[in-house]
Amino acid sequence: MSTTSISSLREQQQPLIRQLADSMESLWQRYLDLSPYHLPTELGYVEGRLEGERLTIENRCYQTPQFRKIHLELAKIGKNLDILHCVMFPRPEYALPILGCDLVGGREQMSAAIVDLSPVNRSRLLPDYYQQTLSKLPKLHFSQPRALPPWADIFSEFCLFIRPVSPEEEAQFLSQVEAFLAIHCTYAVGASPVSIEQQAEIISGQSYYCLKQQKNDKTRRVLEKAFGPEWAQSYMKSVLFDLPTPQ
Ligand code: BLA
Repeated sequence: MSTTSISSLREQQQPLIRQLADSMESLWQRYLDLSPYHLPTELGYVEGRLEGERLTIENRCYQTPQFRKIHLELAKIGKNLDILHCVMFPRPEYALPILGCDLVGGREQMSAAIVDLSPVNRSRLLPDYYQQTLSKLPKLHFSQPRALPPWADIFSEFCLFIRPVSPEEEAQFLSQVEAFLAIHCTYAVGASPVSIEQQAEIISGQSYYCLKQQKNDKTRRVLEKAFGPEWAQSYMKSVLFDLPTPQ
């Protein structure tokens, strides 16, 4: 499948966000067998108003044999706030972590950059392969690490949450996300389906992840101000973090 068409919103995004979106899509194309995942058409491209500024959201979604939904969302609020949101939800037949990434910032300065491979099994530990390969990645230094909010007990010990303060730190963040993605895709394409019992455990782990992410008030507030509380609740529950269902 071709994903080469360049979206109009992407061209206007902050450079790190644009680079990361391009890089993620090219890694997915290189490693995975992508097919389209259809969101309701009215949610592909959405516009609202936030305090007099225009909020634009553009969604791209894919699925693969191993992933139920790979969601890349770009959002822009006025001229000054750009957002990249990405989650790769594995199908419950595969014992795979959830890759999540969020970048929030303006033209001048990014304020939040987070990436994680989050475990969803009962022990809340990543599979050995991830544990081993992630521990071997070069240790990076960022001058402004950020503290996670209370709802964020879903993330792994490898979670990177920072405010990047220079082009060097932005480049390091980008390369860390690329490394996480390459490790994840390499493992995922070789993974075997698990038993029905294990699937039940995975569904409950993924559901816990989604319920916690739905508690992110910073995301909710942005959506509520532009589109109203009902729309925001429904968008968080059905597009950003919808719960998995048994196959
Ligand atoms: C933070 N997310 C934020 C912030 C905003 C958004 C405005 C505050 C920035 C800051 O604290 O500097 C907004 N994020 C959005 C919006 C969307 C979005 C509107 O994705 C989508 C339309 N969030 C995720 C995912 C992760 C995530 C997948 O969507 C992690 C894997 C994390 N975002 C995350 C965290 C914070 C954040 C941990 C900081 C929250 C806090 O400090 O309270």
